[in-house]
Amino acid sequence: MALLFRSSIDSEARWKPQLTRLMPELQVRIWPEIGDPAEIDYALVWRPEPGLLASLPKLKLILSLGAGVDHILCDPELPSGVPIARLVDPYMTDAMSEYIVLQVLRLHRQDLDYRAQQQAEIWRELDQKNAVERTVGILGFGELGQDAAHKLTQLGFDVALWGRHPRSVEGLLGFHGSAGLPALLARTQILVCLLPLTGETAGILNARAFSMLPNGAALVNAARGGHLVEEDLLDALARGRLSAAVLDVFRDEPLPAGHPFWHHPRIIVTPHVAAATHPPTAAPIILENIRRFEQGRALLHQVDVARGY
Ligand code: NDP
Ligand code: OXD
Repeated sequence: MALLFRSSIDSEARWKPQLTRLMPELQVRIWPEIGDPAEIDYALVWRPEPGLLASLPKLKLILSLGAGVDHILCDPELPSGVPIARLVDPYMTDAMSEYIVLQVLRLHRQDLDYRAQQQAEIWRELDQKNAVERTVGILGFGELGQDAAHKLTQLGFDVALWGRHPRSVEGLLGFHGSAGLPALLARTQILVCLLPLTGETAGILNARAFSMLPNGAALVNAARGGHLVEEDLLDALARGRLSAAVLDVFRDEPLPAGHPFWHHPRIIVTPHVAAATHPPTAAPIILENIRRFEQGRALLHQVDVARGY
């Protein structure tokens, strides 16, 4: 049994020992030294080169090194009929919720304003609400959206979520579909994006959406850079329509030198670190899927390719 490992950002040193310790019979072949492509059964990938997966004639299963799969589905030569599983790891979910709670609290407690005041040596108290008076809207009612919503709710925030289909989860207020989006946006002071990037969600953070938020709302995008129309954000910030944005993901990563986001006083940039994949907890989940495939059992978190997530 052979597995191809290809990540544009992660290393053999972090993954190979974890995988081989737990499944010694698995040969882990690190791209580009993969030997005979016809011997590869499984591919564990992050942003594989277009055409790489199609070059493996006996490929049985594609495993994503992340929760998102847009980095796989964008391959124009993606082999059809090979199942794809995404990664859902409670360790990553906790990490994402930590990030969302941190950034929502930062925006809620006016951290950008106090930092600017500190730079200017200004000692001034700003009006402050309590969390119960602050509405948070989360785009994405999935694994990550729900966990973040529960944790923000525990802090007292007034949270609502938006998904594609109606969902009923105790303690969480939900909206769905294109008809539900304006209602969610109208009640949202801090908007958090945790959607997968698909044909339907690309560019969803745009001037039209910003115009439906209350004046001075703030944005946290921890999903994908392709969700955001960057020019619309800059315009909304310049006009005061939005007051601030926290961005973990970008249209081009790494964020290019000289990009206006780097030094914007109302934008916080982090380098796609909201929930990094963690080999010690992720490897057992990935290997469980290989076991399930070998035994003909249902996979964990199989992607619906037509739906895009
Ligand atoms: P899930 O698949 O569990 O949840 C996706 C949610 O998005 C679902 O609620 C789904 O609706 C909703 N959705 C999808 N399409 C639409 C649409 N067209 N309209 C409305 N709602 C829609 O994904 P996760 O929560 O696990 O992950 C979300 C994303 O977070 C990943 O795809 C990835 O891009 C990003 N991510 C970023 C990381 C980072 O470090 N920055 C780390 C990990 C993930 P429904 O419930 O109806 O199906
Ligand atoms: C993911 C990511 O999708 O880290 O897991 O972006």
